[in-house]
Amino acid sequence: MDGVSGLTQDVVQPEETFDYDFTVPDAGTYWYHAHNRSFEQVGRGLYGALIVEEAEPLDIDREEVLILDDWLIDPETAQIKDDFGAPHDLSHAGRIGNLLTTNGTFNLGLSARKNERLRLRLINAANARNFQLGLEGLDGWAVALDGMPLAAPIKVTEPMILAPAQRIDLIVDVVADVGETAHILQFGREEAFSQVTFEVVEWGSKNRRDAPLALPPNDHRMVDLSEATMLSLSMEGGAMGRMRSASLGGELKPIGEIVEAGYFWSFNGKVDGINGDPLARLDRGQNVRLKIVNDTAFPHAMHLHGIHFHEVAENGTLGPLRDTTLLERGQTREIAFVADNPGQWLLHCHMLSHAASGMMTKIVVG
Ligand SMILES: [Cu+2]
Repeated sequence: MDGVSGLTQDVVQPEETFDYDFTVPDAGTYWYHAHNRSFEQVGRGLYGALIVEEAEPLDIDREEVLILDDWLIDPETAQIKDDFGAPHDLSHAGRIGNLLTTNGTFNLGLSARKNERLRLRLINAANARNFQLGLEGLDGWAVALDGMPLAAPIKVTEPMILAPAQRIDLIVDVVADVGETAHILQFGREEAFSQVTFEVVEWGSKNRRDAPLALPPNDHRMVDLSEATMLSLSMEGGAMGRMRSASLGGELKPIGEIVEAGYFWSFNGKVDGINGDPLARLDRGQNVRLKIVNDTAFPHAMHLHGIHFHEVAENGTLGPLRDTTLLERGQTREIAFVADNPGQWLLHCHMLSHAASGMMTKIVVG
């Protein structure tokens, strides 16, 4: 039920239907989207939020699901530019839009009450943009990343980077006064813009609540690094990259032929994507440590289907559970996980133009 056409199911043809039928073991903020020609279908808005609630309600006044996106609009026609798959997007930073929206609206306006406590579920549905977010007039704590609860809430003091496909759950208290506006800010190159506006229209409660508690943890088996199988993934290619050749269909080909075939990036020297050999075949329950090397001039948001992983810090400590990790240009990151979910799981860049042009592989679990 993972919805990956060409791997776990056929595409759903026009006028056809397909029933997705699955249980949801983990509470959290998820989303769903087309996985066929994603760079165009997601770019045109074929996605939605999938929210799994906790068994017990939280101590909040209300929640808002906020889906962030950017759209590439032709300024002459005000229509979505239809140059999906443009070689420049494929080979550079991906398709970056020029109209930033929340739930499809530019500068979404909501109302709020002073001292009100909100849960905000932020989802980045953009093709390639890394949102860089801040709070103004809101006191906030991160309580979950990519759907998975943090062990303890983390006070928001610095800009939060939300890469494509990533989610962050915030608990925020409205601290702006009645008559003022609070904001979720998006930091541009030089200045900050309001991404979402909260107009404080009246008092909620007279007093603020105590700091929030952690969300109840989801069931999760802890990875054992001492038992872990080491895997590695080298990401190459793109503009200003060093890729001179790559393997396509089992044959090593010079860069000219690779580009001719529509590929600009390689994983471990291959561009075969889901049709090629898997990165690894794992036994169910196997502990894995995967080193990802971003040997390119662009950031990439690496997303693993089916399994949450930890980012491993250089000193070997495990970071919070995630399903998408952002690698800046030239960065190396280790992730670790227990392969406890059987299936064929894509591992790909969630900058969708990159996934379409070589940045895709799969992991097969027992
Ligand atoms: Cu990428």
